[in-house]
Amino acid sequence: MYTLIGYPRTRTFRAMWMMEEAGLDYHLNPAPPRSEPVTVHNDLGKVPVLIAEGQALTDSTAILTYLADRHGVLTFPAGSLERARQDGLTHFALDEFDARIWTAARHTFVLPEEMRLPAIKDSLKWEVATSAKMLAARIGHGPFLMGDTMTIADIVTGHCLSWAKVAKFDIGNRVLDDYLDRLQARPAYQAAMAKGQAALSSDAG
Ligand SMILES: N[C@@H](CCC(=O)N[C@@H](CS)C(=O)NCC(=O)O)C(=O)O
Repeated sequence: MYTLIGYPRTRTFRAMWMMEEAGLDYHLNPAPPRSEPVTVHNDLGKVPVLIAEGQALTDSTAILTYLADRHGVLTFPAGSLERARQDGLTHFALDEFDARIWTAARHTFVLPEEMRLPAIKDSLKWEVATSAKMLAARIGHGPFLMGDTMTIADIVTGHCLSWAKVAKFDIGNRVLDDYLDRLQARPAYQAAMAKGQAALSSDAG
């Protein structure tokens, strides 16, 4: 049984989705970033944090990689060429989408107001749109980034694309829309959404 700490409408969702895909049992503590249940494990106050075998693991990609390797799901084996390609695709999503959307968020509501540079968002949106075209070319017919096999690269990428939409980045692209629709229709994605919603409702109640 794992404990996952983090507000579900954050990168915590990646770990929830992963555990639903893998059929793993977990308890979700929907703590917001920088709250005490988070800082006690991660001095940066960032979520998600996964408690595994009594140890606190940080960073969503590290958590996904750990779960994938530990349970032999959603990954090619470490040391294989496929794994190197899979990792390259994960880092593509982190560099080209995650970093830019996060920078836009920081300059919208995370940084102290006097440190925000709203003008930065125009260039970030332009860069994301450029990267979206490259990603669409890489996906081709899919259905996944690695062809017929779903991997954690799809979880990171799918989460970034849905985050981009919420953050009003224009990725308007038929291939990417179809790819995201396929991922969001998955029972595991839906189950993670429902679990997040239930945790927020019971937290509010
Ligand atoms: N690379 C980290 C980033 C974690 C992160 O920045 N999480 C955000 C929420 S999505 C957070 O907790 N931010 C709080 C802060 O930056 O103070 C990961 O993938 O887990």
